[in-house]
Amino acid sequence: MIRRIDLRGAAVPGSAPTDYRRVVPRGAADVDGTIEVVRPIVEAVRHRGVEAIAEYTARFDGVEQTDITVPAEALQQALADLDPAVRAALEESVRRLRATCEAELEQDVTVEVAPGGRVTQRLVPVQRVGLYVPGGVAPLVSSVVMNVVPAQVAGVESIALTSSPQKEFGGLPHPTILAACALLGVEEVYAVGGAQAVAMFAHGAGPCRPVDLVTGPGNIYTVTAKRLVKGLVGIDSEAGPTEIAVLADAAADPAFVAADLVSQAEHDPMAASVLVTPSESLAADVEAELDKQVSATKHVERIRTALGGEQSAIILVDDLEQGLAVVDAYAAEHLSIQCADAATWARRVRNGGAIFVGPFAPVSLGDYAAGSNHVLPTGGCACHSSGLSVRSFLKAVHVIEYDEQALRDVAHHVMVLADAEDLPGHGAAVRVRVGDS
Ligand code: HSO
Ligand code: ZN
Repeated sequence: MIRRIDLRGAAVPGSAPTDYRRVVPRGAADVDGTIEVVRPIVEAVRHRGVEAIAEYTARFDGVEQTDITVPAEALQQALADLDPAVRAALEESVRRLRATCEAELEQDVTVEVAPGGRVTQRLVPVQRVGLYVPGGVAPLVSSVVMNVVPAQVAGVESIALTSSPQKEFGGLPHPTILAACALLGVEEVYAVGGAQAVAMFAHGAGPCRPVDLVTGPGNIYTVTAKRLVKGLVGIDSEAGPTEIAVLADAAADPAFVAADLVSQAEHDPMAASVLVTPSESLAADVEAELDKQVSATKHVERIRTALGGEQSAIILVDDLEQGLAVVDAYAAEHLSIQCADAATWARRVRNGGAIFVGPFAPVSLGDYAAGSNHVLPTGGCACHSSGLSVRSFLKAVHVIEYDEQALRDVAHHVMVLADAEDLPGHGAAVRVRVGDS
């Protein structure tokens, strides 16, 4: 069901981590191939607003729509109808994530660089954000929490959220998604999905004013639309198919490891599940467990395709040291460490969207209720990017305050550098204030 890659003996002493990138499989999200399909959608929404949205909604979602706004009563009704157990779970998820977000909210920093000369880094929330929540294959209600909570803690003034309209729910998004919005106090909610939703946020359409930043996961069409509007608005990241890498040794429980590989394969036939281990016997036991667990699970087809795909593998390595180099090169969205002394190995990892340490921190805990965020960098972007957090919704602005004497004290250096760059106008803007002092 899952292929093996044998890297034993392949360690090149002193080799750069990137050398392993070529041998580690990765699912390709073909944004370039989708651009020409998505561009006309974005342009149509830009020029014709809600009229174009209604056309795409009819075509892609099979819903005839007269209004893209979800009425306030529908939000409240969804909350009233919400299963109390789901409500309690969402509340706990919110409580934990809010606790980490509040603790992570950084303070402004002021540095007195010279007497009378101060630079402050002021953190300013983005004013208006558009949050996209996938509602198609699975209604990702947890993604409402993961997007909204950090935005609220950052102090974002205006939060709009959108999710695709569902035929079976009268053309509104999935009721659990609406209930989560109501629970979090999000009042501006739209029933628009796909590329047209991203275009609506970027350009504005009908009741939806343009936003400054679009965040949230989505399929290849929304990701492509994000790439097209990037610059006009900020985007969080181009999220690709879900990935899990597990670094494990003989101390790991094969049933735990297999269940984790299955859990993320459940998202998407393109999802990647990768086990990196120096233990032949663990590899064999995990394979046996996968056979057993996959046939007993609900979304068998999707999972089989994901595990059997090029992007998934069991990778055999000489030892955990080489395994660490492999997972660092792979830079998985989720990295799970299930070996003896997991915490020590985890501290040495450089690249991973989120790192799950030991047997009792499964990735699906992080998907729902660990207190961490599940919107994470995929496709190897964990080597340069972070997951969604309170910081994603803040801009750092330098504020510069100098009194006259402080300017006099540094004027000479500014003028010398201006001359060195042959930009005398720059020097003159200082000289006019303090003369040649
Ligand atoms: N594992 C997904 C998030 C998710 N899982 C939502 C379940 N619901 C990407 O990190
Ligand atoms: Zn998940």
